[in-house]
Formats: sequence, C-alpha cells, structure tokens
Amino acid sequence: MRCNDGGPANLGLFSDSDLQQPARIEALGPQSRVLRGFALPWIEALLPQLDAVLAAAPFRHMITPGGFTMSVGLSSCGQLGWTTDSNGYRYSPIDPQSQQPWPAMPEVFRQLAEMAADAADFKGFNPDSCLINCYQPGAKMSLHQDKNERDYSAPIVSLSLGLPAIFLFGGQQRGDKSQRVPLLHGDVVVWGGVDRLRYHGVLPLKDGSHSLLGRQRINLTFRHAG
Ligand code: MD6
Ligand code: FE
Repeated sequence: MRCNDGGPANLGLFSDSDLQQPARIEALGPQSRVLRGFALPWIEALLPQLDAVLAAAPFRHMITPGGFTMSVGLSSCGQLGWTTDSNGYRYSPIDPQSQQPWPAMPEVFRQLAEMAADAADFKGFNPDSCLINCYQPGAKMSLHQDKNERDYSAPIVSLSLGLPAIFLFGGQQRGDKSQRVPLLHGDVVVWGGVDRLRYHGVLPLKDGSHSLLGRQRINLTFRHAG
C-alpha cells in the first residue's frame, strides 16, 4: 500500500523514496522473508523498553561449550532466555548472572513479533523468549542452526537495529552455499516451516556509527522455545 494515494501533497516532510513503497517483502526461501523497514514505525516505542530490559539483564559475553568466548554480547527477556556455558546451549527461566528470572518481555516486543510473523504468513505466533544480541565492530556470528527450541513448528522473528550487517543465509547442510543478505536498522527477518533449520550467521560487523544506536548493531530474535 502506498501512503500518498489520493492524499495531500508531499509537504517536504518525506523524501520521494519514503513515499514510494515498492514490494518491501523479499523471499529468502520458501518460508523465509525479509520485511524491509517493518519495525521503523515501532522504534520509538521499542527503544525505551529495550533500555529497561538491558538495565535489568546487561549484555555479557558467554562461553561456548567448546571454550570460546562469544564476540557477540547476549541478553534475553521473556519466560525463557538462551544461554551457553561449558555444559552446553540451553534455554533457562533464570538469568545465570543475576540468578533471577529474565526480565518480562515488553508487550510492544510481543506485538511487533506477532505482526511480523503474520505478515510472513505465520499466524498466531506467541513468543516466550527474546534473545538480544549486541555486535560491536568486528563481532560476528558463525554459521549455526537454531535448534535448542522444543519444537520447530513456530517461526523465528529477527529484528535488526543500529549498524547494518551482512546476514548469511545458508541451506540445510553446513557446507551449502549461503546467500549474503544486507540487514538494515528496522528490517525484520521471519523464517519457519521448511526453512526453520537452515544454517545462518553474520559476517564481522563493519565499523560505523548509527544515528540512534551509535557504534553497534542490536539484534532481537523472538522464539517459541518452551
Ligand atoms: C543476527 N541472528 O541476525 C543473528 N537466528 O544477529 C540469528 O542467529 C538468527 O536472525 C535465527 C533466526 C533469525 C536470526
Ligand atoms: Fe540463529
């Protein structure tokens, strides 16, 4: 839908490129979509809630079962949070750092995730976990599958904020060729169904400064984990 059809003239508040809204949904696979700019109208409501979550559960660098410190800082909100340590990867209702439950998932997070899933044809998504990743310049995420969730029938909804990144979207096997997908502030990726277990990762973050978030990229992934 275009927002200027038959409406008032452009009073100079928007550039022409804001007013033209071409198909902003891109297919990465049969059941995976990039929703370009989907979250932009939500940002003002999201950021204060994100700050509150991070005040209660700050980013920390977790250790993989193989003994490596992750370059990405992690936190979570919702009933379950994703953690890793020498015993493995898992979801836990308790933040191992505070020994308290993870902060509740803000309602605006849940609503955004549900609407994005709906826009990608996954109806009734009800996330119980939001993993929050913080990338500083140079941080990366190696190719992996998301498979610690109890069942794979729910999609994953992933929101990018701040600096741009190159997302790698591979196949069902680690060695399959991957697509390189630039993700910008406000973009949302939704995937599930036959694409749910595809390998994916993020290339080392290029340095830069974002007008709202500064020298970082924050990624929120919503899951139904329990
Ligand atoms: C990231 N995302 O974009 C890392 N996983 O920073 C993920 O690992 C991811 O974006 C599952 C589904 C969507 C994702
Ligand atoms: Fe992932």
